[in-house]
Amino acid sequence: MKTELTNNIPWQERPANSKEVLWRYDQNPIIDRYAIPSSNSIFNSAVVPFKDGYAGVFRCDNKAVQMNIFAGFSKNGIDWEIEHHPIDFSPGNTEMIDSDYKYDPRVTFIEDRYWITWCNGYHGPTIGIGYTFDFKEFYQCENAFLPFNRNGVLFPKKINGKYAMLSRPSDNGHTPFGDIYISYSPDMKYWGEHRCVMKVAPFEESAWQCTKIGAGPVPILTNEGWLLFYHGVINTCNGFRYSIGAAILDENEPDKVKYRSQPYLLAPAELYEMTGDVPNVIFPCAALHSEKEDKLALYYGAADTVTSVAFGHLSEIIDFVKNNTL
Ligand code: BMA
Repeated sequence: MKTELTNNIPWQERPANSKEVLWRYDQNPIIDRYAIPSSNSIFNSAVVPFKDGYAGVFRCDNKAVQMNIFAGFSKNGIDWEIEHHPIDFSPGNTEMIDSDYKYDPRVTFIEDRYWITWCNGYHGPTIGIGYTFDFKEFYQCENAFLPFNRNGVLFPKKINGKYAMLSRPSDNGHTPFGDIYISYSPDMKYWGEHRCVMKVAPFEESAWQCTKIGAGPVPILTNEGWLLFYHGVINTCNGFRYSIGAAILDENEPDKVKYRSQPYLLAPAELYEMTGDVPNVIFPCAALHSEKEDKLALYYGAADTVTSVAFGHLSEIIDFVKNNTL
């Protein structure tokens, strides 16, 4: 084990010389690009508490650069054993539907099972949904939306009696636009009541999030509302640059944004974030938190190549977003 764990949340104190609201684990990256025999890169992956440790769903692109998702397990949230074969789904609430590729998974426990959403290749990217009880057997459900869509992120409980999901309608390429929407479903099969949650920021006000934004980890319910980390993108003369911001959404009407960070909370700055298959990308897909201990561990893909983690105090993050709102 590389780090001291407190009550099972991976944790490292803020370095003495840092004033940042999120700080990086000093042993980053925690998952190497070649961590399983077939992989070219392992990034943009999701973890959840499971049994006496953690389980996860990992995006492992192989050496043919095919995108797929793999189950993994960890005792401490830092050292991961990832299966060598991709997840094999059985039919869930429908017959098996095509999936040309799978990437950028998110996982959340609702009621009695772990729900997984991902970007599913069905005549272009859209949002795939599946579930598992044990991270051994997996079931695939209907796609949530028509193509093209990405960054489908479920809320961890029903809101006003319905499942709720954030998503980012897009195109079939390296989308040059993107705003965050919310949709509701009574049954995880039929989705509707689509509402806009938040749009890109004006370039003059907050340029790091002026090209596109997309939901990151499953939102966390706090006293102020839903804490949502998201990625924000600026198109530079060297291509897209992905950073991490946070917003607070109303608890019962989550299409209402109460606060939203004008400055980013974390941006590509370390070598493993600025170099790799896609330089200058940090992309969060999961967070572990302990409200009691006021701790959060944020998992993010770095440069579309490796997986890293950053830490923060929940209360400081909320104060930061409230005090630096757009
Ligand atoms: C997005 C997705 C992400 C990726 C990002 C940067 O469109 O493909 O998986 O991290 O681009 O390349």
